[in-house]
Amino acid sequence: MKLHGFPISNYYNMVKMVLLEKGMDFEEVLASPSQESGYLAMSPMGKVPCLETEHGYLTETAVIIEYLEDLGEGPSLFPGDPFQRARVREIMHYLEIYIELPARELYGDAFFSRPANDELKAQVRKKLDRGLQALAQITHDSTYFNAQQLSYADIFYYFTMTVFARMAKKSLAWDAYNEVPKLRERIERLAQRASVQKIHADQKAGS
Ligand SMILES: N[C@@H](CCC(=O)N[C@@H](CS)C(=O)NCC(=O)O)C(=O)O
Repeated sequence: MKLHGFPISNYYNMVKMVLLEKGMDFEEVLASPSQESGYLAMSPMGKVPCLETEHGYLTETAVIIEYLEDLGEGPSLFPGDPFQRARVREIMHYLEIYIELPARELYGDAFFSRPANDELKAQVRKKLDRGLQALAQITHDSTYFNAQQLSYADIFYYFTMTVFARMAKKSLAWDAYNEVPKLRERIERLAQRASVQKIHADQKAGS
C-alpha cells in the first residue's frame, strides 16, 4: 500500500501511526493537497491523506483507518465490546468536528502569516470551549487514554490536540497544555510510543 500525503499533516500522521502500530508494510509518497485533475482522480476532494491499495484509492482518515482495521493485520485498535467501539468512534468524530475543524479556522493565523481578526478568534475560542467540554464529558470515565490499551481514540487525540494546542498558544494566547484537564499527561504518555517518535523524526528529516 502507498500512503500519499506529507509529514506535517496531522491527518496523514494518524493513518501513518496506525500502519506503524499494526506493523503493516507501506510506502510513503509525498503529495500536497491539490485541485489538479491527476490528484483529484486519486483523492476526489483534493485532500491529504489518500491511501493507494491494490483495489483502488481511499480517502478520509477515519474511513482509511477502518479499512486498515478490517484487513485484520496486527493488533486491533478497537475494543471488543460494541458499545465501547462506538464510544471510540464517537471520540474520533468529536475530535474532528468539534476541535479540529474550529481550530483549523485559525491555522492561517497561527502557522501561515494570515492574521485573523479578534471577532473570528473569539468565535473559534467559543466553539473550542464547547467542543472541549463535550469531549471531556465523553472521555471522563473512559478506558481510553491509558497505558494499557492503545485505541484509535488515542491516535486521533494525539494528532488533533497537539496541533490544536500549538494554534491555541500562538493565536489565542491560550496555554492549553496547562489549562485543558489531562491534556499534558495524555500527550506525554502517547509521545513515548515508538510510532510517534518515528513520525516526529520523519517530520524533522522532512521525509
Ligand atoms: N476529512 C479529511 C480531512 C483531511 C484534510 O483536511 N487534510 C488537509 C491536510 S492536513 C488537506 O488536505 N487540506 C487541503 C484542503 O482542505 O483542501 C480526512 O479525514 O482525511
